[in-house]
Amino acid sequence: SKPTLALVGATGAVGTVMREIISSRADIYGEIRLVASARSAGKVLPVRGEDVVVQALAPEVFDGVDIAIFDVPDEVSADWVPIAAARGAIAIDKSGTFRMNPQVPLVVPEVNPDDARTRPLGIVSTPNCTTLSMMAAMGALHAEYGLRELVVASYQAVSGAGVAGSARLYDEIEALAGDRTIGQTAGDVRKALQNKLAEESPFPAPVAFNVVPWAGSLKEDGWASEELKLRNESRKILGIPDLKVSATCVRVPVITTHSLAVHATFAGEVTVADAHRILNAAPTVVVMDDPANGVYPTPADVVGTDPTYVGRVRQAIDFPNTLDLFVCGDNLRKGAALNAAEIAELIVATEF
Ligand code: 2RA
Repeated sequence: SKPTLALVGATGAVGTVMREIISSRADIYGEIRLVASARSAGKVLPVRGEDVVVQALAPEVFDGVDIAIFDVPDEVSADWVPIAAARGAIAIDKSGTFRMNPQVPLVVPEVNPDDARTRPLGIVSTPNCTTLSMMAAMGALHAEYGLRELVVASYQAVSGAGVAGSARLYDEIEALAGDRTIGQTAGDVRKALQNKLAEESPFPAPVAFNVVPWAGSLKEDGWASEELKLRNESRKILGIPDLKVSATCVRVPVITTHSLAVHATFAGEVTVADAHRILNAAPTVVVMDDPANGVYPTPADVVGTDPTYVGRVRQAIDFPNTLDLFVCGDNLRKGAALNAAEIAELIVATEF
């Protein structure tokens, strides 16, 4: 019989995209349960064309569940993922809680599908959206060339911070729209927003008319948590424990789709033509790389779609083993919901 699926965190930014994705892909599930916090319980939400009543998170909701996909805050995952696993569900977790646990595989189906098979805790983790935005492309290049170093700058969309992040950018733009003097005097954007918006921002600085060199929480030596995740998760997914990685994560005024400027150094010399060939052969990567004709990926042009887009591929002039490239990926789709759905499909295809 078809497996029973539970979507936990069904009402959030990723949960909403998850319901759409599950509804539009091959219908491999029997029952689908929608689960959220007590606040959202009783809501009726569509999935697969049916209206489903959202259930409050409780141990019993996992009884009879084969696969539970979690997109909830770290502390909620820490409490509830083990409960789902103890009740017999295979838990696919989007939070940061278990990603670096050596007993939990961290899976990108294009890169390390076999890792999903060994789950001593009954848990599979799915990476942070910033890491995921480049993984299909970097996995393909690594398989051919052998990756040695990654230097990355991210341009992260506000929906990475959830529904509140998107709402904030819309509110800021609305508050500032029409003022053609704004953005020309130090602090004027911040002051105008303080006067016009009562609610606290999820971001530490204005994100409209601005870029913010900060994403996540403060870690040791001035690093932001996003930057360390990118380093640690890339190493684990690619299976290169000593990969050299350095990242700077930046929030930009984009609603959805993270972009990354990547400086990737390989074991030997690389060429653009060869990199194009490798990337074109990767089924979920789309190469958009014809700058003479204005062709390169931008968030506005690819948002809402599934592939990982790569453009601006250059052989670094002073580094013969290095490619510079620009990657865009929808942070709510491949960056979150889609990767979790693909892990579930992989497990269903091989084990059910
Ligand atoms: C962000 N990567 O963009 C985070 C979400 N997990 O804020």
